[in-house]
Amino acid sequence: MPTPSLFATQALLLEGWARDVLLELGPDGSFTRVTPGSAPEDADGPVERLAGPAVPGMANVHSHAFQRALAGLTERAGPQEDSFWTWRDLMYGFVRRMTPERAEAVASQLYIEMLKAGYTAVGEFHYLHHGPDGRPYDDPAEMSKRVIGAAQMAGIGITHLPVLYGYGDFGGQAAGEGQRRFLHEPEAFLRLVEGLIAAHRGDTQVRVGIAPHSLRAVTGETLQAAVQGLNGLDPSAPIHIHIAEQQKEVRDCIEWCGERPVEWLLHHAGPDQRWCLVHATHVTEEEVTRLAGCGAVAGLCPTTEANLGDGVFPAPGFLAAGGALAIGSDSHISISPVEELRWLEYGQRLTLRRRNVLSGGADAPSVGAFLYKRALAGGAQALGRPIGRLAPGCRADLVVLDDCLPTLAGKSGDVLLDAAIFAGNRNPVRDVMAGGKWVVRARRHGREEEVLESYVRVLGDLTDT
Ligand code: NGQ
Ligand code: ZN
Repeated sequence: MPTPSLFATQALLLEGWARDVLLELGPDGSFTRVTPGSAPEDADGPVERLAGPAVPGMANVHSHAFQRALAGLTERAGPQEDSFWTWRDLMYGFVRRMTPERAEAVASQLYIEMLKAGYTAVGEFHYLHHGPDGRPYDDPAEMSKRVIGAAQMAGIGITHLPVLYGYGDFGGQAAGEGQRRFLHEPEAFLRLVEGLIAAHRGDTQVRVGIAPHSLRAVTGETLQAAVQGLNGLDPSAPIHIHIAEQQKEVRDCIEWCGERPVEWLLHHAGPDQRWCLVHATHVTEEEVTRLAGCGAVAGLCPTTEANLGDGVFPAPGFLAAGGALAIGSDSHISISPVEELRWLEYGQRLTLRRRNVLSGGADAPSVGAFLYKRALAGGAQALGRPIGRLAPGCRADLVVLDDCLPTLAGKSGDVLLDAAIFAGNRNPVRDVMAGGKWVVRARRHGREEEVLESYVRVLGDLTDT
């Protein structure tokens, strides 16, 4: 049976909004032809009329899936002043109870929620590798397989990024007990990566890259070994790293090597288009310019960065210098591209005391459209998959907006995105297709009840005292 074509009365294409768009799909789940100004009858076979305006599905470039189960449990003032570092201690405590089965149940729930919110691809920055005593599972890829399996079950595209984690702080300091489930020598790490790459070669919904955790968790040598090893396996695979998220981290880095984290990375690792620098919050003007110029993506996670008290990324200078950005939900206190993009802009408004900061200027004044399109492009780049566009050769990842919502009704074009991102609190996503398959229909995912049931059970086990 031929794959039905789709017909949208309004769709966001690379050139901008188009009317009466016929979207034809191939059996591999990619678009084969996208034709504005068509009629449904122009299709060769069956056609499905979309229930509302269509936009490309969003990429979520930074996820630690297991942390979804911790969301909401760390919002209580502790005996000392709370910080990123006190949160991290709570997170390490929580990690102790995570088993492969539980991790899969949590990731399954998370990925369904992502799809329902309009994320059709995820970058999973995966560092929970080993058993509670730090020993690898019988299959060292056990945890990776659970997380990838959850993505496949849910139907979300995944760029799986096994994390290289070797040390506790700058300069190769020994890792602490709370970090032992994360640790690898570069050799064992590369074996894991090699196995995963081999297992997913030719898989259009799964890509594998790497993530040196941070400059606190690798040394110059182990970072280089990981990147070189990856180059031998897949020279275009994505490389993600946490960087310059906290001011203490910047101070410690300067103390260690005399350079700031982004500065050090630019000097010693040669980041380019394959790289995604996650957070990159604390950067000087010079770092901003050089970071933008190197072609790497800034992976911004505004809700988590707010929740953890990180700071605000200097986005205007970075964008003015031609920088690429993407969004991630990171610790998953929020699973909503709307909220990430809204807070990306609001962080700027609050610090600069201005309005409409991130836009394409007089030619492209819509803040909503600017943010959405930039995050699509940067997201596709960071995840190393053909996504983010309703265009031939790209994965058929598409979101149908619910224009029955009062905030969207009667609107068209860029104003739809302005309203979806800045007006109202209801999820604007009605239907979602990922890799050519409908995964959310009329706001429902086909597996949501059973997945929620096991998630709730697992949450009980995880929080049982
Ligand atoms: C993480 N999360 O690996 O989950 C980190 C915290 C760290 C964020 N940076 C731990 N948001 O950076 O050491
Ligand atoms: Zn992170």
